Amino acid sequence: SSCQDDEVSKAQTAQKLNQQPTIFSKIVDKKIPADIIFEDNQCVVFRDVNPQGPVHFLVVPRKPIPGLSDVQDGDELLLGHLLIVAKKMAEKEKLLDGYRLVINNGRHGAQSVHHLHIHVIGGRQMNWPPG
Ligand code: D5M
Repeated sequence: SSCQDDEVSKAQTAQKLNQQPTIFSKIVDKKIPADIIFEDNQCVVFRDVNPQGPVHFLVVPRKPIPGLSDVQDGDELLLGHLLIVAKKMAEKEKLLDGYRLVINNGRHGAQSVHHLHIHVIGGRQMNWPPG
């Protein structure tokens, strides 16, 4: 039933929440270093250690939401803010010819760190479809 599905989904979220703090929470809390290029009261932006292009940074909310599938209606302003920061940082990184945003979610999305993050990749021609 949809009620059971809801329970399964809640259990999965709880399991993911139990994996906190993730490596990204530790970066946000300055417990481990990262190449931070911007931060404000809602998010931290740092360079990806495994860059997929000449420019590759991550926009990470301070709030430890495990993934996009865990966001709630109340996160609307935060999610909008993350996109605005992504756009402004892409300009600051001089990605004048464009760039790509990616949110990997869950197993099929190949998400590896269960703390919501937006990838911003640029500085080269992207292809479609993604792998
Ligand atoms: O990808 C998670 C991304 O996070 C992946 O591109 C590597 C990057 N990563 C992992 N650890 C670090 C640290 N410590 N600093 C910077 N970047 C990191 P996803 O598949 O979207 O979960």
